[in-house]
Parts: sequence; C-alpha cells; structure tokens
Amino acid sequence: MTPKTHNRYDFVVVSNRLPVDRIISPEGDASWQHSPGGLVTALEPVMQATDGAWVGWAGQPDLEFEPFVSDGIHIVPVALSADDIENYYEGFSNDTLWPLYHDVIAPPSYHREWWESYVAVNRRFADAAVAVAAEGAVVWVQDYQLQLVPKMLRTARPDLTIGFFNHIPFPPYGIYSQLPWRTQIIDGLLGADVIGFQRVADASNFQRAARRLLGSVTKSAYIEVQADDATGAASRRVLAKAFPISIDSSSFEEMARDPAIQARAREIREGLGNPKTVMLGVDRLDYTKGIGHRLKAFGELLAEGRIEVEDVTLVQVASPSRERVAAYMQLRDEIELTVGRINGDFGTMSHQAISYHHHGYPREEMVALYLAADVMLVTALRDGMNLVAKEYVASRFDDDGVLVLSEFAGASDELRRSLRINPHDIDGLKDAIVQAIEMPRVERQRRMRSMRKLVLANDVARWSAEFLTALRAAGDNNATDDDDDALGELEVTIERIRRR
Ligand code: GDG
Repeated sequence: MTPKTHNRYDFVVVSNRLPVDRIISPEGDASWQHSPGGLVTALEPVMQATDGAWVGWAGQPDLEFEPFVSDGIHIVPVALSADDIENYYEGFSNDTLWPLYHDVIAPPSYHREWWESYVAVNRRFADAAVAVAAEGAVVWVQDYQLQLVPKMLRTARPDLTIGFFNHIPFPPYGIYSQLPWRTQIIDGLLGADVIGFQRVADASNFQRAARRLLGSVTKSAYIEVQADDATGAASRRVLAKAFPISIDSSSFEEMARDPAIQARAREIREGLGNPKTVMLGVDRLDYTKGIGHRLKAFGELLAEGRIEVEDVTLVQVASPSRERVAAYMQLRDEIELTVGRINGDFGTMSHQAISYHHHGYPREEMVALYLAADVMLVTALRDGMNLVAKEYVASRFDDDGVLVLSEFAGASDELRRSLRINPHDIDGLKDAIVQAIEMPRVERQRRMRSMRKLVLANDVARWSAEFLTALRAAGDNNATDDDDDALGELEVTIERIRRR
C-alpha cells in the first residue's frame, strides 16, 4: 500500500463497505486485505482506468483512517461508531429496510432513532464523497444502506453526474408504503440521474412509489423531477431501469478448469461416501434464502422413501451473516435444529443426510463444490439477483449439473432453462428435486449449455459498462466543460471494460 497521491477524483464509488478488510494478526499487527467480492471485481477495471476513489466503511467500529491506495484503488474510509453500527447498519439497514424490501418475510422494525442515525450516517458518506469528487465527477452510489446520498450529493454539488444501484429488490407499493419515511427515501433516490435495479419489476415498483408519493410524472423508463424554486434547481429527468448484475463468469470457468480444483471436487464426493447424487445449497444464513423450505422438502422426500439417504446427500453451506441481529440468531437455531432432526431421523453410520457447514470458504473451495454438485438448489423466497445461481452455471464447463431456481430470485428472469420453482409450494419443490435427480444427461446438457451461453455473455463487465453508458448519456444533458473531461474519461473506460 502506498499513501494517496492526490485528493480529487473524476470517478467515485460510494458503498457501505470498502473493498478491503482490516485484518489483525495473532500477534496483534493490523493490515489491509483486499476482499474479492462481486462488486470489487465489477468495478476494479473502472477504478483503475479512471484513477477513481472508493468511499466506504472499513468494517470495524470507531476507527479513523487516512485515505490510502490498495491495488491501484484510492480508498477513502468513513468511520462508524459502535452506535452508528447498531442504529444505522444493524438497525435501519438490516432490520427495517432489508425485511421490508424482501416482501416482509420477517417483520420489519420501525424505530425513529434508527432513522435519525440512517440520515446522519448517509450525510457522512455524502460529505466524504463531496470532499473527494472533482468538478463534474461521476459518482456511483451502491445499495439500500445509502438511499439518501444521491439527493444529498445533488444539493451540495449540482455539477456531479450521480448513479445509484439497488442490489436488493424494490418492493410493491402496498408493502413499501408501510415505511414511515417512505417519501424521504424516494426523494433521496431521485437525486440520482440513473437509478438501476435488478429486475424490470423493481424499476416499475419504484416508479409507482414515486407517482403515488411525490405525484411524479413518468414516461416509459423516465421520471420527471420538477424544478425547485427554493433551491433554484432546474427540472430533470431520472432514468429508473433494470440492469441485472452478473459475475466475472470467465474467472469461475477458469478456476473450474484447474485440475487441482477438479481433484478437490472428486475428493469432496468421496468424503461424502460417493453418493449417486450430491445436492448443494450455498447461502449467507439469511431468512430470505428459503433454507428452511429446502430442508423441509428434502426431509419429506426422505420420509416418503422417494429418495434414500445412501443415494442422495445434501451439502448446505450457510455462511455466517449479521450474527448480532435477533432474527438471524433465531434463524440459525431453527435451521440447525432442523438439520439435526433430519440427520438424526435418516442418517446411517456410513451416510449423513445433510452435510451442514456454518463457515465461509475460499472461492476455490466454492468452485470445487459447484463442480461436485449434480443438483444446485437456490430456493430464495425473495432475492435481488442471486449470484450463486450464476456462479454454478459459469463453473460447469462440462455442461452438466441441474439448477433448481426460485422464481423469486432475480436470476430466474434470465436463467429460464433452470427448473424454476415456487419455494412456498413444497410439493412442487419436491417434484422438481426428483426431476433434477432423474433428468437424463442429454436434457441436462441442453439446459446447461443454453444457460452458460447467457451467463458468459452477460458478465459483470458488461453490467458495469451498460450502467455507466446510461450514466454517461444522462451526464451529457447537464454537462459543463469540466464535466466533459470526467465524462470523456468515462467513455474511454467503458470501451476498456467492454474489450476486456
Ligand atoms: C446481495 C443480494 C444480489 C457465500 N458464501 C461464501 C461465499 N459466498 C458468496 C457467493 C456469492 C455471494 O457470496 C452471495 O451473493 P448472492 O447474490 O447469492 O447474495 P447476497 O449476499 O444476498 O447479495 C443479491 C447481490 O447482492 C449482488 O447484487 O445478487 O440478491 O441479496 O458470490 O459465492 N463466497 C466465499 N465463501 C463463502 O463461504 N468465497
């Protein structure tokens, strides 16, 4: 890591978490480690080509850091206190917005002090972005934790071109309207020039909320924002549209082609006692992912003798998540009780029904698991996209494997050759599991080949290029000469991403 070289940038990403983790060694030494998430992979080429900055939180309370450079990215840390984490992050973001935006699968909690903290922390992120954005810069804000930032940026800096991408669903108005601060959030988002959603339905839910709450006029994908006499702001058009996110597909395929990873996949199957069918679930341990529904279907199939424990093993990776939020503690208890019961009822001395893992694994191990799995179960009750479904497909260079995919995950709009299921319909889910187990090889190949074409073509580089192209076009509308520099540079970057 080297110290920062300058402090104004033409391209700024703002997200709750930074693309780096602060690691403390057993000896107590602190260092930064690059965290290889999907968003980082997506935005890395953009950041490097534009000499951009990334504004976000380093994941630990009460630590103030000076900006620094990591892997060619200028990192601008925003500090959060233990109170901010409790109220803005665990509270309003993860216990109000998250359940509300996922169709109230769990009941959202509404607390005024959480909202106040959300406003204050959004202000801090906006101030940090304002401080590092050059004249006419392009600023791309990420996700539901920061929905007030676009308007805050626009008010402080009308010269900026502002994008926002929502990684989770945007709920139908009947649900969204529960939120006591529903108008402020829509108003906050409309500060952006382009608002991206995962699915077409999310974008239309948002448009409807803007019409109902602010009386906005919408024309196809555009929302008209009236001139504001109080601030002197001119009227604008905001684009609200679906930009389905993806993965770095070729890097998954490359890893899967590595003989060491293939050997590991064989080893995993052997470790499970070489069952005829290995089924796999990989999720953050979250109530939106439908893990309980999946276990119920699997348990009933065993109980009814439609599958035998010697023939079929379910591997469930449930990576630890939000462990201080009460609903997640309760979920963990429920899932682990169910796993214990199913294993107790159906396991034999030599075969376990479910191989359950409450761990995070390295990416290589995940790819080995994808290769080892004959059937991948994605049974989310509501999910913005679900990258796991796309990772499974990208890894199966052998054109084999069956994807069982919930219609409530954004990925099901594209992966139409999966076995699409409604996870609430347990009988339907059971039938799909049996169909997946029994599917003839030719049909498996036909379906997988067609899904692979799609996932390899529509990768994350294409996603970011398409979003930024829309943002560039929006920026052209209100550009000054300085803005032109930033937008021109962006144009070059988009070309580079496309050619990668
Ligand atoms: C949100 C939205 C949307 C999981 N366990 C391990 C591990 N993972 C990786 C997966 C995948 C990622 O985490 C999870 O992404 P998902 O898309 O499945 O779900 P969320 O975390 O809920 O993500 C979602 C996404 O944002 C992007 O916009 O698709 O709808 O909810 O990449 O592989 N990775 C490793 N070890 C693990 O144990 N290495």
